[in-house]
Amino acid sequence: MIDGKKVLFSGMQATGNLTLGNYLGALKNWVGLADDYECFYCVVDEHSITVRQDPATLRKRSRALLILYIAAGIDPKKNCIYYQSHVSAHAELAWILNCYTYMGEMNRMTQFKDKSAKHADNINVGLFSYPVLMAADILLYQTDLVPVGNDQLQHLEICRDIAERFNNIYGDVFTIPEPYIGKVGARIMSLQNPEKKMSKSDENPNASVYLMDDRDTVIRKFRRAVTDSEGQILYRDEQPGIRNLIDIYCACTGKTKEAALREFDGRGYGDLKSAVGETVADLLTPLQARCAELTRDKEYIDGIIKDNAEKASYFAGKTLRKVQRKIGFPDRVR
Ligand code: ATP
Ligand code: LTN
Repeated sequence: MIDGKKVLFSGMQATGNLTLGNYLGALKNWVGLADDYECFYCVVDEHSITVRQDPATLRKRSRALLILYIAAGIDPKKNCIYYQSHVSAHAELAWILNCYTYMGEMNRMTQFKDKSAKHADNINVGLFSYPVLMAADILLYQTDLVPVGNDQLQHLEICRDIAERFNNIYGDVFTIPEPYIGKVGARIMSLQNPEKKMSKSDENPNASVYLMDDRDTVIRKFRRAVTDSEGQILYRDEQPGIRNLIDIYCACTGKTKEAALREFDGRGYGDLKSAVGETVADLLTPLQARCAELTRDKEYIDGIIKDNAEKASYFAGKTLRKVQRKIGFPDRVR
């Protein structure tokens, strides 16, 4: 609890260009949560280096992601938006928690298996202990709630296990976090293979709509979206491509599935694809303009980066010092 409010923490990596899936499935749902919770939204740049990064690109993308959080409507005065690498407590607690985590637990993590298969030439120890750093992120703020997608639930579960193990030895040090199940964010599927989720690391550029795609590109990608030969606009498992288009349309407009189906009743796939393309382009155009505007305001963004890193460091430092004391590290001499 901070000032009587429950604490909510989430983070995103600045690797690759963010997609419509990241926006509709995560970012958009974070807006407004600060009315009810004390929110920390981190750009997890330390997680990014588990896969080799070009330094200039990482720096640029990390800033772009932080700006995107703000452009999406997350108010940086009410939410703590910051870079993980600016708060050294993350790396320090991660080291400590490494010593309370078993190899066997990490070996079970499916993301590690997937990512090490994908990056067979660089299976580094950081990639293996990625979930421990994620646990440190969460536990440092005595987080109550973590909004995450299904793919991250296994990591949240291990975070809880580590926290409980630590508490069993040293008393109540960490709050045990729960997944935040809010309005369910849409799961957006690839436009080229609707059985697979839309992902920023997809090799086919037509599979994903990137948040920075221009209007024509967005409309073209939807026009080329893979559907089926049924010829009827229905929402069912046999038509995953059409279902995905309806899901995207509803997530962007706030309309219900039933209303969308009524609207497109008797119309052709071409109509649906154009309408969804236009709707997404209408959503992205102002978001891109706001990003451009904020990017130009260097002083304002720098101010936010500095103030929020200080705020995060304050709360993180309190937890870290408590942990250090509990495990027997010598007191500082003042
Ligand atoms: P990668 O391709 O590098 O695995 P990704 O695009 O799958 O990345 P993540 O960085 O793993 O994205 O996820 C960031 C956030 O966006 C998570 O909360 C995740 O649940 C959400 N997210 C990612 N893709 C989608 C999607 N297609 N639909 C809904 N939510 C998504
Ligand atoms: N692993 C997450 C990003 C992430 C995160 C976190 C999410 C890092 N630390 C703490 C929630 C809480 C991902 O790849 N989506």
